[in-house]
Amino acid sequence: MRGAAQLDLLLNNTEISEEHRRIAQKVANNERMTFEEGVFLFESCDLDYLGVLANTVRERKNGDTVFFNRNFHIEPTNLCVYDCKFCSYSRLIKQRSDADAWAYSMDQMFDIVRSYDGQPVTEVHIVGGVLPQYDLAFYTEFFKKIKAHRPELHVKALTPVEYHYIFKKAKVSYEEGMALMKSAGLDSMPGGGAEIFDSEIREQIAADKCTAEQWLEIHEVWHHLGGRSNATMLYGHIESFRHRIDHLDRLRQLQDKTGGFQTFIPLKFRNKDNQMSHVPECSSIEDLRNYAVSRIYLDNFDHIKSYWPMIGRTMAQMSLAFGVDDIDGTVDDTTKIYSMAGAEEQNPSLTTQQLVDLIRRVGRRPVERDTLYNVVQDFTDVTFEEDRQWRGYYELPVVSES
Ligand code: V47
Ligand code: SF4
Repeated sequence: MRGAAQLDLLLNNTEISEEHRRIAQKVANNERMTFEEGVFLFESCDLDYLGVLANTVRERKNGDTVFFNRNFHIEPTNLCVYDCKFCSYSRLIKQRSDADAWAYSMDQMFDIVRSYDGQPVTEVHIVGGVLPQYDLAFYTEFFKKIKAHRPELHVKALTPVEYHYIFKKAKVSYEEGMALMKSAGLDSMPGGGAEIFDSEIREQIAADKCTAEQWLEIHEVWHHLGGRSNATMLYGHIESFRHRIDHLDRLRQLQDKTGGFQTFIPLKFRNKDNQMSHVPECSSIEDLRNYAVSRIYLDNFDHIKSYWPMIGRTMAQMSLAFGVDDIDGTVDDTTKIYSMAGAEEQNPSLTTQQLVDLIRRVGRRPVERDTLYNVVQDFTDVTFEEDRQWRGYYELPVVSES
């Protein structure tokens, strides 16, 4: 394994400081980082050092495997009652460009589901803006319709931001509300809405939606019902490294309690067409450092995901050497929240073959998973026609011995 050999080299390097060696030794011993050590990783460690540590952890947990899934997205609306400063969906932005607005009816959303009939997708990911008409009755009916139509399709839908709003309006507790969603067909929860947990930063960028405590509580309730979920962190704006570690630490604490999180997804702040356009985006080096520290710090999370439509294909490939073992799915072009905010991929669409190639070209093993990380198909030895041509192109000529 590359990670272990790289770590040995690092530990034998006489030029690194005692503190860097002590922390590397902790990774070798599979020991947990403290809060201050997490801050040290961000503040005092270079990309190459972090990469070795993160790759060691990544390979210990997932070997060379890179997971992806076949999913599609439904974004019910791009209008929202909230006003997150970083979001291109927020109501102030929308007032300026009403021509771009949409709010799908139940029938329109169901048509999207039906348009994937016969296609080998395993998951529908539903997330968008928050509006009063998308209430408890709407979503429970919609989930039931999906399940009646295609029972095996995994419904990964809505975040605590929507649930908090919906349950408050319906006057039901989080426990009652999540139980209703579960019996209607909700299978798991995506990781959105977490942003940054620190209250002072949250107040400045996402003041009026659910608090960090409410976000964590809804995930905890869902985990107690037997559900699984993801977690995200919006980074690279006005937060400090300490705020990032605080965020990771709160997730790690809840995971110790419930074990219900599957994947952590760092989301890079993009600054196009939102109220934070004046805030510069962080560098690609910082993105990789952030993946690496997340991988090292979140020792109780099995998976770290990079969201390729947001960071682009090349960066997604690079992230695989910095702790990432999942690159989401063969998403189609309905994912608007990012393209509106300035994502790398304006029309994010990759065929399974392209995704498999992308993973192979950096020497890793592509494995299609379902939402719960059951293996759907191991693509290690599967060759496509185009793939054969690509390999043929790069193959060295065979030199005869005689
Ligand atoms: O919570 C909004 C983010 C999130 C911007 O669980 C922005 O598998 C960057 O959570 N720049 C929603 N990010 C999307 C999400 C997600 C995505 C992919 C996979 C999964 C999963 C979850 O999008 C929001 C917010 O943090 N976001 N605006 C922006 N300008
Ligand atoms: Fe609404 Fe979510 Fe955008 Fe905030 S991030 S304005 S809650 S869609």
